[in-house]
Amino acid sequence: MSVKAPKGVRLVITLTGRRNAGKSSLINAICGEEIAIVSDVPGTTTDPVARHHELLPLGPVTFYDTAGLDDEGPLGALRIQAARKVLFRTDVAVVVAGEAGITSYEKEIIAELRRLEIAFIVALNKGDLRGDVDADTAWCRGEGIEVLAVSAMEGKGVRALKEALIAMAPDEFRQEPLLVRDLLGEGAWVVCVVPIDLAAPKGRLILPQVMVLRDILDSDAIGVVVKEREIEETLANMVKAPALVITDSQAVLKVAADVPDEIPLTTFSTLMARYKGDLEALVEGAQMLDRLKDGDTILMGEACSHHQVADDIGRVKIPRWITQYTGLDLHFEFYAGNDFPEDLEKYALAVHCGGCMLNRTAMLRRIRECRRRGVPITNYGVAISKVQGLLDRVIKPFGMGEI
Ligand SMILES: Nc1nc2c(ncn2[C@@H]2O[C@H](COP(=O)(O)OP(=O)(O)OP(=O)(O)O)[C@@H](O)[C@H]2O)c(=O)[nH]1
Ligand code: SF4
Ligand SMILES: [Mg+2]
Repeated sequence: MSVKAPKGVRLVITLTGRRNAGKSSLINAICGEEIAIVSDVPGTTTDPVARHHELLPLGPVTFYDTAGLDDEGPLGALRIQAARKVLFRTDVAVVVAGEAGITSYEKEIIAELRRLEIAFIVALNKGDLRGDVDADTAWCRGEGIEVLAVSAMEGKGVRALKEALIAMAPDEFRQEPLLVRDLLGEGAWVVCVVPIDLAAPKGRLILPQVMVLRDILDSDAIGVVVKEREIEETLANMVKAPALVITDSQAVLKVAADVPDEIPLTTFSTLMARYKGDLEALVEGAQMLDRLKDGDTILMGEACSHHQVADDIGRVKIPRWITQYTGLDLHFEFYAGNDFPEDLEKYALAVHCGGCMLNRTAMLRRIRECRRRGVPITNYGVAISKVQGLLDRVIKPFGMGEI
């Protein structure tokens, strides 16, 4: 497996720990240059500071050097809040312990990282001052935590720390995402259903359709493209059953009725949800639609402020379908842009757009941030299948069932 990250993706590594533990010094040691300000005055780093670096062979990373989480006073509280915000977006964390080693304070950080499901390593810094780190090392091992003794001052253990960080990078940094090929054997037949209605762009197919067709060809499978009207006739004339039928979500109700149950069926948006994000998490999030209560607020999130149309899918159609499906009095709030609202926790559910303008890592970060902040998240495509009663069927080809 290659350890080279896909282009345009930066691994976010956050160093966290007590003031003066040596977080800034450790970043300097890793980057091999004096960039972060180091001092023996506790609280030197006041805001999370981003440092870009090329961590070979993985590629570009961003280090966040957070303020010590034990900052005191009202300003300190704000810094802690800022540091937490960084954690929501963190891929990999380093808990830096200084002279005092692992105390109840470091254990609290560790508990927080575990709660947020952030991969982390403990760096026992200032090895040159501390001498024996056996007890702390044993404690970490007992807890199943990866641990390294380092000295930012002497550069000891820094190379091992770099290697550990690369090894801990989430899978999406090392693997090309799967679109459809894993569902198809060589020579398999696939039927793609593409409605040509007023919503279809003139003279071309849309990107997910083009990507799926290309992936079918790359897997040496045989793709047949039809409109929804022709699906019945196509199936009746095929000498062998297709390995998969893929339809546009807008036509899924009709197509599901025409395609016998034993033929696997999914939608382009389900394939894209897996390619772009975490299908399992989005399906789990969609289950919240069955647990909503009167008065709940739902966040409709869009990654960019594209031009709104009259019967907009995110602004109008999905809220209407969710209201009909649940029969509840729900509030919908809309946002477009990069950051989630500060008060994300107030939402019972987030329903995100397909994220065509986002790369996979950005989409996965959004999904993780919601989950870390205790807000179930699903996306437009998965939510539509859910309210149409077809979610089970369209996720079955991926070996999944509704939870
Ligand atoms: N002896 C020794 N001193 C170190 C080591 N790492 C850092 N220091 C010293 O510890 C002090 C604090 O280091 P920083 O890197 O500023 O610590 P920090 O965790 O970034 O501190 P804040 O920004 O205040 O939260 C400095 O005087 C460093 O020179 C080490 O491995 N050995
Ligand atoms: S689906 Fe694409 S165009 Fe639509 S809001 Fe999301 S990122 Fe923007
Ligand atoms: Mg610092």
